[in-house]
Amino acid sequence: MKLDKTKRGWWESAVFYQIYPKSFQDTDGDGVGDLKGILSRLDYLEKLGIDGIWLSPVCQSPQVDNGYDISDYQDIYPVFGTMEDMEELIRQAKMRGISIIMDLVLNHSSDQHPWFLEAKKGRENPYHDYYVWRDGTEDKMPNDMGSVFGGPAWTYVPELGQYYFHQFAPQQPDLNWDNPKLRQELYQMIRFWVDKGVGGFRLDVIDQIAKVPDEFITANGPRLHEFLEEMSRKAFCEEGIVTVGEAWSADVPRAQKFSSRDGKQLSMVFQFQHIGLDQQPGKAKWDTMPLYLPDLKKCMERWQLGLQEEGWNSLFLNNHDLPRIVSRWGNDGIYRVESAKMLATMLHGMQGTPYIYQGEELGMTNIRLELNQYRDLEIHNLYAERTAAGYTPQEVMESIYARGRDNARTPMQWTAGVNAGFTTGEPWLPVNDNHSFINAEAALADPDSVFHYYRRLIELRKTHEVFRKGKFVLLLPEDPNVFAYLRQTEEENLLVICNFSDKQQSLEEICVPENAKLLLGNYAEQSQALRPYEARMYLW
Ligand code: TEU
Repeated sequence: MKLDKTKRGWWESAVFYQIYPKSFQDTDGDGVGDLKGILSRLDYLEKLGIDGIWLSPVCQSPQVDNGYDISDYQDIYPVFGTMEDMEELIRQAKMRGISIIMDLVLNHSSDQHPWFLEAKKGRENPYHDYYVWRDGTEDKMPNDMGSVFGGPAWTYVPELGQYYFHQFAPQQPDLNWDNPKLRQELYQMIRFWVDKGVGGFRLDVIDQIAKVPDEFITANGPRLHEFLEEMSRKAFCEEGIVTVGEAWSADVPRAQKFSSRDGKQLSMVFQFQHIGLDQQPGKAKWDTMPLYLPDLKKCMERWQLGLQEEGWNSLFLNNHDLPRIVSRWGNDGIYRVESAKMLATMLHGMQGTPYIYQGEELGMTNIRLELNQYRDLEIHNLYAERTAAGYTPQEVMESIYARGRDNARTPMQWTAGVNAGFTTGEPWLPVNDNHSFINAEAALADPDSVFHYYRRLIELRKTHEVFRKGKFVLLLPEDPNVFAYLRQTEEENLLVICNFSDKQQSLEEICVPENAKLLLGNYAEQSQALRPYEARMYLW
């Protein structure tokens, strides 16, 4: 079903799919995915039924952080293809009812961006103030702020006697949003892409643009909402443009503001509170602990109720920065298929716009590699820092296996053949050996595959209004194994029941009315009790 995308709110019935272009499909044998590769897989995506592709960055970049370091916002990274390829992709996707949602990295640029090359030339240079500088000396930094990827957030430029600020790698200098000229340039650039026909934007670390390093403020700086309103007015001025901001710091009140119904800022944000629940409190993401299911239920409930009337949720368990969910909260052994479907059921029954990350619809899993096979700079920084701090190499590797970003970035598994059909060359990151049985070709041929299950979930969202509008009611909040909830409108009731454990669970405490119809489930035969990782969706 194709949605009318000229009106605000079309995304409330939509499902989006994230593509990490480097790992999706290679067509020229250089081992790196490309735009022509995405073009060649549009039929596959159309079959799945998605309405939009969030495309991770494809702009010109030295690729220090896989394209999240942009050196030209209005040109394409040549390894991915040309501007003509991009235009063709936008056009062909549109013909299939699929919008392209560009990834906008507005918090920082690459240190190879002409603005930064100019900025470094002198304090009087007109571009100097496009970045965030503070005076200092070689041995005295402005303060002791650290960067997300490890090491200090300041890098010294001796010729200027100044430090520039970077929340991420030194090759990703932060842009100075306090400078109105910089903001105008960014808005103009956004208009360039709107004119090319893209359907919307995903905004990288958007809560961090209004930083005030002197006060140690990174997220939610005092001018953040002012900047967002201005950008929305001046750059996203078409009604049908969808915007989703990445906001690690967002809590419910903040997200209500970001995604307020008046449409003054963003359509929705990615919030990460559920993502941190299996992390030891107060520690880093590498310091893991098991998920306690009641925590997840309470968290999801808070977001479902919090944005029900005031705002809009995004729904996701995976992206290019997160480990594979089936390896994380499911079971990537004998119950891989069941648990992948169960996790999808839990998420897709909720209110919001679901995002599927490439390969999630196949139940792709994490990978374990040798240290030197990993490509992510964060992994290598972590290894160096933690071994220096006294962790054993084995301990650090375990953290990397559990949380490393390359888990999500291994090439898409298309076939059981050489390199999973991803490339005829040497893949830039190893292909997971399990492509022999986890691959799109096999999934398409098997009516019970994870793929077809996702396809049905997407279809259901389009068929029943209760998915978009239904009020959320959490059931059994304290049950450590079963996640169950209702969605209700005047006309329809949806009941979602998910067993998060590999043991049988009783269904006695949940009342399933006699007139309820089983819409979808991940086991073929009927049974009284819930089987391992069983999921059911009832409608009446
Ligand atoms: O990520 C923002 C971010 O802070 C995290 O996702 C981060 O990568 C992770 O938590 C580190 O532990 C965005 C992009 O999604 C990511 O790929 C980029 O590397 C980052 O911004 C910088 O642009």
